[in-house]
Amino acid sequence: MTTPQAKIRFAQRCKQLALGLSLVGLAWQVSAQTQVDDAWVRATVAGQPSSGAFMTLTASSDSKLLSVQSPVAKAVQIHESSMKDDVMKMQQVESVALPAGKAVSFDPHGYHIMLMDLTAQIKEGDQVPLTLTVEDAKGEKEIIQVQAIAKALGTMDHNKMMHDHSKMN
Ligand SMILES: [Cu+2]
Repeated sequence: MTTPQAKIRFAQRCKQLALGLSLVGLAWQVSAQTQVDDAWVRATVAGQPSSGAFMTLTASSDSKLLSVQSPVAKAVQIHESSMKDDVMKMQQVESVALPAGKAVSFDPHGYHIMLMDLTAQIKEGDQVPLTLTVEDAKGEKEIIQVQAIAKALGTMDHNKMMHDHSKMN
């Protein structure tokens, strides 16, 4: 049994510990903070099964993007596009490294977030909620809520966009 006094002493010790940690340096305080810029989703035409989400992520400490979720898609994968023998290919990756301070862009040319099995059409101007899970080097997870704006850029679907460079904007 802990007496109320013991509890107070414990709380004080916690405070001192927290103070001590904060004095260790700013690095600890700002760990696991990732900035999200220019998040957007490609609007779809009716019946289109998938789309892509794009953005720029800048982590304050070495981190990695682990996963993305969205209510508009039954499955969300992180993909990487690459040229192999002159053919554009994309494959799922487990995570994407976010080196400290470096802006990592998710765009049609490289990494992108693929929204699969869409639950409804994504119309231009829609706000598409995305939930990003980022993990820092210490294994601390950060959950980031993003509202990505749907833009209708061109009429080609995600697959064509991925496989035909000449039509990319
Ligand atoms: Cu893809």
